Amino acid sequence: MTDKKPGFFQRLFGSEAALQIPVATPGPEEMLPETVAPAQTPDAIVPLPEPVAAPEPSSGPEHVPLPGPPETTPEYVVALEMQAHDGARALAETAPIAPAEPRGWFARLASGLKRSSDQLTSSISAVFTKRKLDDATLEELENVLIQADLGIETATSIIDTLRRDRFDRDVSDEDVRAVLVAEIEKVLGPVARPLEIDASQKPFIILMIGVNGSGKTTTIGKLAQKFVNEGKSVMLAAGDTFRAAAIEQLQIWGDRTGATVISRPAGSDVSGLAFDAVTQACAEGRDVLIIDTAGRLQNRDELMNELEKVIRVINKVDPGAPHATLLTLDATTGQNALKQVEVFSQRAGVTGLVMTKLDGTARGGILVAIARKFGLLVHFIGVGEDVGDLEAFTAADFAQAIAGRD
Ligand SMILES: Nc1nc2c(ncn2[C@@H]2O[C@H](COP(=O)(O)OP(=O)(O)O)[C@@H](O)[C@H]2O)c(=O)[nH]1
Ligand SMILES: [Mg+2]
Repeated sequence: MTDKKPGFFQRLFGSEAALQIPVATPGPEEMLPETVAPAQTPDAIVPLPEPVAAPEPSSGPEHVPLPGPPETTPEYVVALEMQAHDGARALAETAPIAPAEPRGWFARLASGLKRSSDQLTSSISAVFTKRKLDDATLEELENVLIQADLGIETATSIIDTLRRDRFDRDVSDEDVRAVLVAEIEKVLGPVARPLEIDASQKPFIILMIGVNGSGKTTTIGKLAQKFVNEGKSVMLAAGDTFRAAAIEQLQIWGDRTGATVISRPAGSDVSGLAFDAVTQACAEGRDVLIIDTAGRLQNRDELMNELEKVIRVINKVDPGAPHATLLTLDATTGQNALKQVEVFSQRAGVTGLVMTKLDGTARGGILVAIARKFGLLVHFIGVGEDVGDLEAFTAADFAQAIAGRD
């Protein structure tokens, strides 16, 4: 549990900026189905910053602009489909981030996970109000745990433990929660690992991947701030070249955090941009380069091919890179996240996970199911849109928070 320093927001944006910044609102409901906040209004959008001078065109082999009128290329057909899915969030993406409340991370985590914990604990309480533990109760509890997306294996483990230790005895919901916490911690403990930036890799290259709207760009902004705070020299590459709004969104994060952003006009080839970014970051001796990518559904083969190509190009310039390939998962997507992890891991060699939007769902238990099935490292979780709403993931805190314990 880390305490957030008071006044952080003012230091980041300046006190005047803090006063002028309107309150950010979450994206449209179709992407955050359980979020109830109103959609972004155009009034809340800050003026776009002056574009930074684009670096010289690539000398790399892969830097080829998309041919023909964009609307006719398959990439753009897919991009347009994605935009339709994206809806008004293209606007929301350029919105500023609301100031964080100066409270401790655990409090923010607990309130972020409140929907998940409320759902779990109220269901558990409903099952166990001073009842003897019998088969019927255990079955009811198993259903509750499965509905909370914890996964069948974890649900079964919890049930087995209770059956072994408490069968035919009085149990309270608190007893059950204690078993729940222990089991979740057991599953998450081995995968909860901070993202280590290997200082011998200059730059340490992070590739951010995931489906559309999963929180890649926002997470990059949050990470950039964290690294800048650590005194690192950070470069961001606007690899979501499908949409101008996505490039602008990253640029705004660059302006806020002081990280340099390298970008190309919308429609440019992402591999070419990646090539340039790695080359430039190497030449400038940057500590960290984070490469954004366009969202892609895992069942879009052509887009997964494109991702493989990006990785090949990065690897050509810097063998061993990307040093971290982070998959962002939107917790509100529930079970589909399992499929995303499977396919992205196969195609892109995911090295770690970031789960976002845990504040917008009652289905936070999905992280436990994913950890159990894949054993992939979980580096960070996001519990809000604010720059401070990303924190290194710890199993104990998560388990306590999701079980509704203080
Ligand atoms: N509530 C909440 N919203 C988030 C979180 N992370 C990202 N978002 C929002 O989700 C939306 C999509 O995020 P974005 O970073 O643009 O997704 P991308 O398409 O993967 O780059 C934006 O409105 C973000 O502000 C989070 O942890 N909690
Ligand atoms: Mg993005």
